[in-house]
This record gives sequence, C-alpha cells and structure tokens, in this order.
Amino acid sequence: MITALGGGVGAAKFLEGLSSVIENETLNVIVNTGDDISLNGLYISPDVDTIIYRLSGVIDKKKGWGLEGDTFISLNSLEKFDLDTWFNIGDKDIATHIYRTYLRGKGLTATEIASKIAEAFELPDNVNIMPMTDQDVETWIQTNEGEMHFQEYLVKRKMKPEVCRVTIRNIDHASPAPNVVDSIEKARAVIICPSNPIISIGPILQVKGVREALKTTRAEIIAISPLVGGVPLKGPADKLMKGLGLEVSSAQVARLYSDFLDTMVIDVEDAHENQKIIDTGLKTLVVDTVMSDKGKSANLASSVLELI
Ligand code: FO1
Repeated sequence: MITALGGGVGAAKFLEGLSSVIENETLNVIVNTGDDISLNGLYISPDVDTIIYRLSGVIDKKKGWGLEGDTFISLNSLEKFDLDTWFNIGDKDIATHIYRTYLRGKGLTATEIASKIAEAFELPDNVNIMPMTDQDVETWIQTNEGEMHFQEYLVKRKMKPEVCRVTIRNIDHASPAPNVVDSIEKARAVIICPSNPIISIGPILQVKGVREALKTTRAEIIAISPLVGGVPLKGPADKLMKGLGLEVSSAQVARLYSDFLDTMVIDVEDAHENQKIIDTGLKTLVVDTVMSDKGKSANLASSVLELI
C-alpha cells in the first residue's frame, strides 16, 4: 500500500503518473479540504474534484482544474442575480457540486461523498480518494486588504493582496477521516505530492494525529518539492511562503517537513540546494520534476518509487 498526501493541480498530475506505474497496489490519497468553499448554496471541494477528474482522464488539461470541453452558460446566467460569479463553475462541473451538496443534505460524510463521486467517474478500484477530515474546514488568508477565503484570495483577488497569515478555520475540531491515520501507519511508503506546503499540505498536517502518524510510521516518507527554479509552476506557494516570513526554496519546504521526512525530491534546476538539504540529515533525489505530460509524470513517479 502506498499513501499520498496532496491537493491541487501539481498533486493531481503526479498522481496520474503514479497510478499508471503502480499496477494493482492500493493507492490511498489523503486530500486537502481546506480549499473547500460554499458558494451560491453549493458545496465545492476543488482539490478532491481536481484529483478525481485528472485520474479519470476528464480534466481540462490546459487549466489543470474543471472538466475538459466545459462551457459556462449557467454561470453567465447567474450574473443577473445577486450571486457570486467570480468562481468559474462550468456547466458539466456544476453537476458534481449539485451531487455533493445533495448528498451532504442527506447526511453523508465527505469521505462517503468522495468515494461516490470517484465511483461515478470510474476511478480504478485500487485508488481511494480520502478527504483529510469529515468536518468542514476552510483556509482563510489574512492580508493587507483584510481577511478572505483562500479561493477569494486566489481567484477573485488574483493573489494581489499581501499575505500576512494563514488560518485553517475549525481545524482544532477536525478529526482525521476514517482510515487516514491507518493509511499512514500501514503504508510501505508515504509520498508528499508536489503541492503547496502552506495551503495544500499544511492543513493535512494540522489535522489531529496526522503529523504524529507521519513521525512514527515505519513507511519511507518522500516529499517532492512544488518549486522549480525557486518558484511554483502554478499557484501562490511563493507569495504565501514569503508572506509568512519563510525563504522561498526547496530547502525551506524540506525544513517544513523535517520532523518526519526521509527523502526530499528536488528539480534539477534547484540542484544547488542539494547539499544544503543533505546537511540537514535528509536523503535527496535531484530529477526533472516538471510534469508537462503524462509520460513525464510517470517518469517522476517511477523515480520516486525506486527510492523505496
Ligand atoms: N481556479 C482558478 O484559478 N479560477 C477559477 O475560477 C477556478 C474555478 C474552479 C472551479 C471548480 C474547481 O474544482 C476548481 C476551480 N479552480 C479555479 C481551481 C482551484 O481554485 C484551485 O486549483 C485549488 O483550490 C488549488 O488547490
């Protein structure tokens, strides 16, 4: 059994490669839900959906989220009402959010809902999509222009406000979803996907018991840096790290995980950081981490599996 922690576009791309090279071994994916947002009466879980869409081959590859060939007619029609239309929900994508919201209304948990959506999108039986917690949590960003939901900062405000603090609301009341801790404890390897360390991996590590399980598991723990040449290929990892007073580097990402990590995988463009990471007592792998197509994601996944 292999367990991965992730959220967002980078994780989804890596998992597409990983699932293509592991054959029938169980792959448990613990997914960030801090990006979840309730908009216009619909409950949206972007990281869960992005990973499911990518693994089922229906993702909009250009954007990295949403469904391929989607249109936005219903979103445009919403504009005449007093509703939020800055978050681009497509006409096909909206069906997933209606289904999730309907099932929540019937009392199903995030875990049960993710598994029903994964089944509808015909994910292979050996892949389990596991929201990190069944309690609702939300990532909020405190900026020089006030506090806002992470999606508002990312999508509506286009990462323009300066970041001062990141808070995961309700995280103190969030217990790990069923099988989350077990998946870490019993895996032969735990892979931290190339995801934002602050808002994708950070919330998962803050769920009660997760960090402790990572510290005590006998599994080999490998993290892939989301930075290439010191910058993220997509998203606000650099802005968030800088705003929190952290150095923007793969060595810094390794430091954030150093209490449980065995091996840090960094891109060839960041090879100059290799010795610095080794000096902190970690093993390293320096490879091409840019996943510009499925073949390159599979190559990266194979290199990571060779470390186990
Ligand atoms: N990302 C954007 O940059 N703009 C959007 O309008 C947007 C809409 C959207 C709708 C559904 C969904 O599942 C994801 C969506 N995303 C959008 C992606 C999402 O905001 C981020 O990729 C993740 O939350 C980052 O981890």
